[in-house]
Amino acid sequence: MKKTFLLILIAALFVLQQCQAPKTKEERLEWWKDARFGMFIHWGPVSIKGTEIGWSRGREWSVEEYDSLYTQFNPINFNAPEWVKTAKAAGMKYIVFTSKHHDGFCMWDTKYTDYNIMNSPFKRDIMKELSEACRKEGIALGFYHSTCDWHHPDFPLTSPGGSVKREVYNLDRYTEYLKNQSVEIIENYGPLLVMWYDVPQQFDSVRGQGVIDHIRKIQPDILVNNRTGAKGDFDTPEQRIGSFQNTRAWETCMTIGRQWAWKPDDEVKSLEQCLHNLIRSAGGDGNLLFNVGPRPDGTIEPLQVGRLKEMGQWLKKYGYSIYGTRGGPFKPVEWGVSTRKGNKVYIHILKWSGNSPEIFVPDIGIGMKDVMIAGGGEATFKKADGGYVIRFDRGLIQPVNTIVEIKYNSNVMNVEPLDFKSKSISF
Ligand code: H79
Repeated sequence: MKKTFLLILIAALFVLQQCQAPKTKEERLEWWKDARFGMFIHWGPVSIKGTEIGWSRGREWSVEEYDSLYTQFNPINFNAPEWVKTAKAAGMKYIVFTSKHHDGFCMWDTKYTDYNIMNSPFKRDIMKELSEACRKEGIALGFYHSTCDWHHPDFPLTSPGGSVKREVYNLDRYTEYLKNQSVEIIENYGPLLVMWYDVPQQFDSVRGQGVIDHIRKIQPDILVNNRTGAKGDFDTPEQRIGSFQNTRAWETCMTIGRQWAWKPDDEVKSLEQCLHNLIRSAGGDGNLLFNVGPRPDGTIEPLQVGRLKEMGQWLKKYGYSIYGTRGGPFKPVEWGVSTRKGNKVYIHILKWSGNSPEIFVPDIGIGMKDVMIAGGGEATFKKADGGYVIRFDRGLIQPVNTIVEIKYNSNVMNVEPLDFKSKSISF
């Protein structure tokens, strides 16, 4: 009896362990694709000024002034659990936070430079607090870590924008610094979802791959983006939605306002724009890493928090057509995109005008079983030349996105991506 109990316990523990963090890089990549939606956070002492992180060094402000901002950086209302709560309420599944931007300032207690948060008046390890909050809430975490560093004396280029060449530098020594800090971050706050490097000025593919190989010795399953100089695991279209691509992973990074770092009186994208960006990313088989820039006091702009909550409300209702899906089988067009999961295809109609909704859906070689409009509306489908015609009442059209849910007779995940014909939709 005792023995059986023990066996069951061991089996249960084994299963529990299996359910936890992914074990291979491939598994982690699939988890990440399923997640589809993450929060990017750009933050640093520059928020005091409200200008762009990294880029305003030596541009809006002299290098000396920019580099001394940290001596006034004291975000007393910083509350990591609050940030994580905001991400969760938005329906985001992971967070990527700026450990270091091009300006070289380090947001954690690093032993490799004094230019870090512990020497600001704040004196709290922001990344430690964030990693603890993420772990507690089941949100995956990664760090944005700039490959280039316009502050570091060993890096060949400096501000403004890396346009000035230093007389003395040592790129190999700088590369060691980058590797050491990356390892320190993974050891202190990992295991991580991703190391998100950026702007590989002066880094070629060999140097970049050296960094990737080095950190994989510490965490073999960590994901790395494509900005070390080497290819990495996924592409990163910036401030635009990536094109349809299901042969290599990708993630669009985009600001919710107009700037990466906090900007006073910044505009916030409309709910429609925000959701369309997410839906169009999923439809192209990519992720969306949506950026907020916290204020100098440590809080996220209430306007941004509000918008994110609205996104989360939509996702609560319709997230099943985004999370765990893959893009296609129909390639994105101006009026909409498609996502798929198992034997279902979700057609997201994003642009709607005119009357009598009618969609022509090309044949994918698998029979259609059932069609409905998300939220419970009825639709009819009829076999036609080369596909099916789907019709529904125009009263079922929803403001941001009307989802046509198609159930097929079998799994559609292996259907090769195909074009909607030009006659696919008529209004
Ligand atoms: O961290 C964010 C950007 O600072 C960084 N990548 C994202 C994730 C980035 N580095 N380089 N670039 C983006 C491309 C350069 C864009 C620029 Fe500009 C256009 C530099 C100057 C004009 C964007 C707009 C940055 C400053 C103003």
